[in-house]
Amino acid sequence: MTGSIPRGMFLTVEGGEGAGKSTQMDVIEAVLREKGIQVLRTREPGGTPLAEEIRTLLLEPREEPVAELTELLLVFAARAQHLTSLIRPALARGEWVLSDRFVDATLAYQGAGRGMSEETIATLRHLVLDGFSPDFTLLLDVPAQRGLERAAARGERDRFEREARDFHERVRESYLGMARSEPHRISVVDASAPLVSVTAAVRSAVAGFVDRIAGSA
Ligand code: T5A
Repeated sequence: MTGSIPRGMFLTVEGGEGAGKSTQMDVIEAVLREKGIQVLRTREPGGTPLAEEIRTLLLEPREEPVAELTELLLVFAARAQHLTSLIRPALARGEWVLSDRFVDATLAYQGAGRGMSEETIATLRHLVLDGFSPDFTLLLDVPAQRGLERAAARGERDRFEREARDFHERVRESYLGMARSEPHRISVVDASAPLVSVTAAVRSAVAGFVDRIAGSA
């Protein structure tokens, strides 16, 4: 890492189902590597053995209806473990961390999707995150139906992918609203475009972030 690049940055990738997050995580890692930055890749829900077990509980389709509050508490339980065991120690060592989803997903899925109150989410967010937030977020925006078709083409659908289309439309609108509120943190890329165009836009957004923070360091 060059001297002017700050240590310990936290980057996240967000978007609806099938937006191409996993695909673009590779691109982001490659851009960072070209700039001399090693990054620790992780994901939510998950990222540690215990948090990955909670991920399985959350994603597996089941006959018993999952109460909205149960789902929200499981999401934050996984995040508490992820933050404590992996994210905060890595950042404290000066490493960069790149996570496939983080708390914006909770606002989009449990907030806008499920309709849970902002106050309830804010209470848990304060308890678990205590003001912690990503330094940069890439939002891959794709119409809900297009993303769901991409995800479905891969096979078995998880519990969230089985939700109705209007659930996923609310998720998308929520993400776009966050991007309008926090334009300095959240960079939106049109992920409905052909892969080559999406990749070029992602490269440009990530390189722009690194150059900006290196310039202001
Ligand atoms: N969740 C998560 C919550 O409810 N609350 C929370 O707080 C958190 C953190 C798991 C679920 O958990 C929920 C949301 C999620 O439903 P996940 O593992 O991130 O989250 O699962 P998904 O969103 O389902 O991620 P996917 O793996 O389905 O999709 P990706 O990673 O966005 O997409 P990717 O890269 O696998 O691509 C999907 C397909 O599309 C193709 C790819 O080749 C692949 O086949 N593709 C394109 N095709 C054409 N053009 C392009 N531009 C393409 N880009 C990719």
